[in-house]
Amino acid sequence: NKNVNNDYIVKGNDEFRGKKAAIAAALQKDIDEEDTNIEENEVEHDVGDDGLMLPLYPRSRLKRWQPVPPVKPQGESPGEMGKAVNIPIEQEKLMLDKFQENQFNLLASDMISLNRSLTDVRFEKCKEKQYPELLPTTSVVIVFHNEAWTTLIRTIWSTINRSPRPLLKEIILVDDASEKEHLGKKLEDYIKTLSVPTRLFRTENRSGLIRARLLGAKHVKGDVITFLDAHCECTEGWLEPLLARIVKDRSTVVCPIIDVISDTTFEYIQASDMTWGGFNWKLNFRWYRVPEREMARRGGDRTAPLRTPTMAGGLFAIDKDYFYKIGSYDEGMDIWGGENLEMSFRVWQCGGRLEIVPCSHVGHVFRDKSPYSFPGGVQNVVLHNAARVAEVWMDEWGQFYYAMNPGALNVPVGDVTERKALRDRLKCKSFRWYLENIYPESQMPLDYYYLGEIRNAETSNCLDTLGGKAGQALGMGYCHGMGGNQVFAYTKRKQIMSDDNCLDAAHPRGPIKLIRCHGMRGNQEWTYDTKTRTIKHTNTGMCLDKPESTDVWKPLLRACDRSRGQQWLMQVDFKW
Ligand code: UD2
Ligand code: MN
Repeated sequence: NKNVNNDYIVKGNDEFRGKKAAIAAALQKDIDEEDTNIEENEVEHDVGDDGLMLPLYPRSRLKRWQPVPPVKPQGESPGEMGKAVNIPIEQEKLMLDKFQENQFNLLASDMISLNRSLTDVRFEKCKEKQYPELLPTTSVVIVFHNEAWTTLIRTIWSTINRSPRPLLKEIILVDDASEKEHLGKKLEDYIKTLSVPTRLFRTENRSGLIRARLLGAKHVKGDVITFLDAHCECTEGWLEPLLARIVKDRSTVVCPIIDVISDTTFEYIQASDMTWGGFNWKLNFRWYRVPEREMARRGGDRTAPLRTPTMAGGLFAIDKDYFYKIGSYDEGMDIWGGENLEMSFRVWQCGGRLEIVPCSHVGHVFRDKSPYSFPGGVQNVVLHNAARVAEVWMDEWGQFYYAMNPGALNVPVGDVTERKALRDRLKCKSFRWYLENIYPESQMPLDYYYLGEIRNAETSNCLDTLGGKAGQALGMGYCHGMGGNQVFAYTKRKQIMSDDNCLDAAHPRGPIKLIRCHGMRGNQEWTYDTKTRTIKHTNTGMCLDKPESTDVWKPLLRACDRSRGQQWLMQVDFKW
């Protein structure tokens, strides 16, 4: 069905997922300032410490290390110091052709040295930090399917060039059934020449990144597993701050700041340290602005580790024993997607910690589209993976996911009994605990009376966000029963929410807008009366009414008159 989740066609097509979003996050544009002010769930914040305690590493396993000198720029070579590469006009056609294959500018990547220099993007204070003299070793695991040669090899070289040698046990490559010539014998020969032990494993059949990482992890000899995507560049001093967190507490899972390597010019663009990971009702990962409370917890120190509700997924380090204790990955997940939220919820709910370490920076080529195939279909794969997250970890909040994506109800989730058993065995906390303690800024309301479509009694049409951005007017449309833009929650705080936004009326005659929920009642407070079925706006005392005519699809406020156009159907359950 073309209408169902058609915004999943470009893998999860979340606006904050792709390149533009990443750049916006990097430059801290378009990420609404209001994000800081959301006080949806007001509760005490207490991070449980009763995790799966692992003993500290024995001293004999730790290694003495020295900081690595910077990689020197190589003369006039393009892209040095992370600069943009511009393709001469006469090669533009070639560039565009080559773009298709990887969904990034391969021509540019191919022009850049495999050892290119980068600027030191760290805060001054990071450069002065003293990390423990003894740190655990790590194996860097890189999985790939049909990755381009230069991006893959540059990932490897940037790891070798910028990691203290005693700490880098080995590099583990996992080829997930690639079909490219250069990833065959050529790669096998090439890795033999490297100064760091590098092993290559291949999946027999296309397994997807989750099972490919599990295969790589099985062979890890280091004490810590560090995962990277196959199109990354590690920067100066990236590794020590990550390992320094793990050596202190082995149940800490740490991510670097993920900088942006432009998919068009390969420019290295520094990302903001003021964003962290969240997710929306569709269970897409999203970047949001770090709230004031987390800044305060860190005493305003922007170099201090940041407790993030979720991680992007590709770039992180985790103690090897902890990785297995906490349940590695869900093997029932295919190809791409969902595993990052699954691991984030699991780590927090089961007593671990998830952090972004702002002194560690690694670049990543963010793409707008996936270059590779999704056996089984993108929608099925992404819906299936996310449904497993909802089923196992989210308790009743999984309903938000199904309400947004009714199509997910028709996709088999597969067997989740083992994952649920894991959750029991580890005595993991509830999703409510997670929302209250780790992510009170989440747009999933703690308490709500209703979740679903809001249908007008007279016209039988439904309220519809029309997919607009924050600030746009609320619309209406034929009730399609396909979730998405017609899903609203009526919350205990008397908000009518759609994902990030709330119905907001600033003027009795003005439009009703979708505005970022502020949780402070005001223009966003509405009272639903189950008898009269009216939705009354508290501030104006007026009632939500059907649109003026059938040409205008905008509901409005009118003096309450008990007409059918002011009646709205919701199965509200005032359970409190
Ligand atoms: C992000 C993560 C990615 C993963 C994904 C959700 C970052 C920077 N990247 O997507 O690591 O968590 O969200 O699932 O946080 N691959 C395979 N087999 C496959 C498909 C992909 O080996 O069937 C490889 C791929 O070549 C790449 C890695 O997995 O090296 C991640 O894939 P991606 O780069 O397409 O994912 P991305 O960055 O959009
Ligand atoms: Mn990637």
